[in-house]
Amino acid sequence: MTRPEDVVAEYDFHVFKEVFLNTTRQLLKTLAHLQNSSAKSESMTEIKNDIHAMTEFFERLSQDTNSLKESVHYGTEVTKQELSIFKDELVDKLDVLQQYIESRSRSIDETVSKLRDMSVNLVAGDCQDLFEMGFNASGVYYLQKFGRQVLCDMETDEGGWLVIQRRARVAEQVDFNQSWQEYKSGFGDLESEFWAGNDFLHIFTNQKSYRLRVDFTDYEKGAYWAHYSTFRVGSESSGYELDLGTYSGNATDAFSYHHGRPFTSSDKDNDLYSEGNCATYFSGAWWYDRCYDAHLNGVYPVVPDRQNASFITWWAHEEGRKVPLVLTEVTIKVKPNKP
Ligand SMILES: [Ca+2]
Repeated sequence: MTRPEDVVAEYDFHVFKEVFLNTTRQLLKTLAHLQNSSAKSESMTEIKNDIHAMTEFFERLSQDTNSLKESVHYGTEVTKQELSIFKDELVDKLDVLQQYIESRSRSIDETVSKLRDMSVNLVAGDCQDLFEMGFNASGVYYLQKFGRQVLCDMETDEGGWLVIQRRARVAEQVDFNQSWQEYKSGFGDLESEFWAGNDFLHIFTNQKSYRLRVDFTDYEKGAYWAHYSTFRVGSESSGYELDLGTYSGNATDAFSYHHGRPFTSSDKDNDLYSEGNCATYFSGAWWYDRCYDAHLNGVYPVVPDRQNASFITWWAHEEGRKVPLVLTEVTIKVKPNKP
């Protein structure tokens, strides 16, 4: 005996079965696609579209499940049991599939974002590249191109500055009276005080045309800045010769005195002071002449004193007199010139 409710239930059951079979076919196609796809961003987009389509199928399916539930409720006992078993199996399968799709979807999102980060790292050659890609927070970044971490100043003078040296009052001051080898490879800590390394400076400043900016603070007189239109460091065989462009700023042009000079450390005397080694006399390696007008790798002035010529110094002019600024904060940074 068939009651009107059974006809409705069987009809719903038939429709639902059709929908489920179609959905399953579509699903299998998508899963095969997922498994065969290589991790290329083009196919990633296709997969994402497929997953979107699948999600829509699932939504329709869950609507159908609801109507099925109602049919079960109004059907005969036998129909109820059959439908109920079928429904339970179906729900289990759908759960498994949904979890699978969701996990694939997540891993695809992760892959896409990893690929994006990788391409950013591969093409970024300096902090300006990172800045233009939207990384506008100052801090430590990894430059894949050089296989190293760098400190970027993304705020000063329109951002995009890579910091090559930093001096500051820190818990433990870094010793800048280091050997040729230490200055060659770099030392210190990006979060505290550091020297980026002469080999890096040579390679880095020869990949593009760079300008230089020095920000420094005298312990009594306050903050200054000095800008040089170009900055290039020669190879080790040239003694890391300094090549500086034109000065501008609100300080004095003390650094130009060192233009064209090779580097001198306490264990390698390349200076023009014939009676001795400037790095030994004044502590800290630098592009000494006879010996300096700017000395940014000097001793940190924990107790500042204008008579101590070993302290971090920049010579200024005041009322026709040369006076040493004694610096408690320094950052030296570079940024590419606009092509
Ligand atoms: Ca000498």
